[in-house]
Amino acid sequence: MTIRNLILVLGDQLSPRNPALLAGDRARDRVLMVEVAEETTYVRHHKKKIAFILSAMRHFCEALRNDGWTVDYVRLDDPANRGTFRGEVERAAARHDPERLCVLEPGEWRVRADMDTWQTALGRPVDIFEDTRFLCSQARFRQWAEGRKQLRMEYFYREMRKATGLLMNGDAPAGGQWNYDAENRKPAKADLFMPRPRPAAPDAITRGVLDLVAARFGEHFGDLEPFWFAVTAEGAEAALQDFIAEALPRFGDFQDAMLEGEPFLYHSVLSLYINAGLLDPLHVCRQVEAAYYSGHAPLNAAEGFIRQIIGWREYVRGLYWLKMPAYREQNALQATRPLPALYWTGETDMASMRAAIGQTKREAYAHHIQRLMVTGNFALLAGIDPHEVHEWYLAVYADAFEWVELPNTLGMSQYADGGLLGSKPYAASGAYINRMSDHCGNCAYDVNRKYGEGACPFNSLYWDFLARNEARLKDNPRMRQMYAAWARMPDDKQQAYRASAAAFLETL
Ligand code: FAD
Ligand code: DLZ
Repeated sequence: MTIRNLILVLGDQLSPRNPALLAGDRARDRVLMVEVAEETTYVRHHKKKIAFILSAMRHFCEALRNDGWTVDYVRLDDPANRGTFRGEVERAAARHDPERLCVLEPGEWRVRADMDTWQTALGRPVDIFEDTRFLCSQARFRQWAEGRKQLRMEYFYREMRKATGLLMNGDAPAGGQWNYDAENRKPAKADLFMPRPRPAAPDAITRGVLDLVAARFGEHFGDLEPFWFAVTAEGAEAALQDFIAEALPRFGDFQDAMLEGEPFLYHSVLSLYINAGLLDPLHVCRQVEAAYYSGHAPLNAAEGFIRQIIGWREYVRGLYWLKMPAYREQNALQATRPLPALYWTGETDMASMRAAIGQTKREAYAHHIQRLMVTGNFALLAGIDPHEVHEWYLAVYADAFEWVELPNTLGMSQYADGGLLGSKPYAASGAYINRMSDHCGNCAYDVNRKYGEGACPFNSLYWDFLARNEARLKDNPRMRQMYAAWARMPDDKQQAYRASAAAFLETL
């Protein structure tokens, strides 16, 4: 029988609501899934990330087969595997001779650019479906952005609240305010009860993938085991329900906190599941909203959480597709220092950096404030090349795909887009880390020393960053206070900060 559609499903499109599948016909169509070397190595992903994607793909294939689909699944170690999406699509087209290829739009610009050439290469129609897992289409975001001088997330978020009806009383936000962020900046105390994501035990499929990853990607960054991520939609749903029951009520209060030995605090650890397609973002938000209306979670927690998903997550994706490919090349602060080796080894006397990088190595996870205010802040202050920083973040986190990672890294964290995403750089001295964490008590450096021997490097690097970028940043209204403080500082003190920063940077 002739095959009508060959439906390609990529490793981050593992959703039964994938519109290319919804439009398909189990009797006449074939699903194609391919494990390809290029996707595992275009950046050298963390071992846990590769294992998560490959195991989730194999489980999704099994779920599709149980649901009546015929799936052509190409494994990484298949000797005929050409190692790229394009090569495998060409090979599959020759095998099945379908009338057309159907695929969901991909999450990365480089894949989209390639995909746009497939129709000619295959000599048959290629239908690229809109990714309806997102609440805001690329076209709708473009419309929202058109003619605006500033593309601030907060206004976009309000539109998304109205569009979804989440936490809305008619036209008004629940509780009377759109945003309860001011309540979400409490430092955590080490004696609080800390929920932990419940580990999912690897089954035979995952064990097979772990063996493959150990054998083939042994040189990649990160610990492969213990491997505890869920790899199915059911497992991801269980992780969501656990998060809501155990952690959501305190998610808001301690959203910005950091504690030694507590990699997750009250964060959900759901981004990898949502990004891979195992959890639907609107479903996640509706469950969180229900937890608020039932009285289980306070409004600052539910609103804060929902804002991350329908606000930040949708907004960065819109910005990515609006601005790529030029966005990736930006370097507004002209930072050129190579990424120091400590980002790969975690070997440093700075306790906050050691904690964030150490858990990244173990878990392929760090929460937002660690990414933004520790590893990101350090790279910003030290003037590290934002493209090297970007490649690091893309490689080391299980949830990292360029559509979400790049705007967060290049824009929010490194200010390399010159303020398109954020109104000022997220630059902070040791005082911030001391306020929001207990790291400074465990540190070889003294956070109260401003410069010189034993002083916290974040302190001198902070003022050095301001001085270095004065011409670019001093007219930013949100930086005026800091530049006024710098201007008031006696010359010898300014010199001491700068000398201390230079001496530290020499050691990297
Ligand atoms: P929670 O704190 O529990 O938040 C709930 C959900 O909100 C997350 O699961 C995620 O889906 C969403 N979310 C929260 N913040 C953001 C944000 N800024 N942008 C988009 N979605 C958000 N997120 C990724 O999914 N992939 C990345 O590659 C990624 N890279 C980042 C790089 C840098 C430099 C920074 C500062 C942030 C990055 N983020 C990225 C955003 C955020 O840090 C992660 O989404 C979050 O830490 C994931 O952990 P969680 O699921 O426990 O999130
Ligand atoms: C991240 C990843 C990895 C490691 N491996 C595969 C793979 O073998 N096959 C696949 O279809 N997808 C993989 N992915 C996810 C892709 O990198 C992702 O689909 C593209 O970057 C587009 O977002």
